[in-house]
Amino acid sequence: MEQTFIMIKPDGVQRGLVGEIISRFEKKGFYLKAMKLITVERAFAEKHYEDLSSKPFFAGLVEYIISGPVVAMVWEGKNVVLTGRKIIGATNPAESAPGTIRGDYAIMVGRNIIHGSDAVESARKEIALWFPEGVSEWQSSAHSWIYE
Ligand code: DAT
Ligand code: MG
Repeated sequence: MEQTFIMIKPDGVQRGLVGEIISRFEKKGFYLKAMKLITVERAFAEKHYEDLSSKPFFAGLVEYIISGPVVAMVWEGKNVVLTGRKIIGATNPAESAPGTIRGDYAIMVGRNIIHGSDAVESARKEIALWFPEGVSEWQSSAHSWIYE
């Protein structure tokens, strides 16, 4: 089954949105396979966002990500990468639909509270970067109630 990397950014942690965000992925039927609260160093944040290093907002983005603890997670399920992006909503909260996490809880693109991998390949890279120790192998006893 597919896995994705989801990170609640420092503003999501500071604003007390951790439980609400986790709840949305849990209630959907996705499985939590790894999770940690961690404050990352500058070089690590630069590595995570290396594809955006030429963007004018890169420096500010890195400052934001290292400004406090984040909650790093791995979620698993059928099509979890694409569906996770839909649950999160558009990058700019001004364009995120109501009902999405960013649409419901954020206003500015530079304070959009959550990250989600944009493709299966980037998810694989991000999970390896954030969880070099590996993820849990547990299986949900609700599986046959979620999948036919
Ligand atoms: P996403 O987080 O939706 O995958 P992205 O990978 O294009 O979006 O950009 C990563 C983060 O960078 C994004 O969540 C917020 C910030 N960002 C993107 N575009 C921006 C912009 N035009 N101005 C300021 N910050 C931006
Ligand atoms: Mg992205």
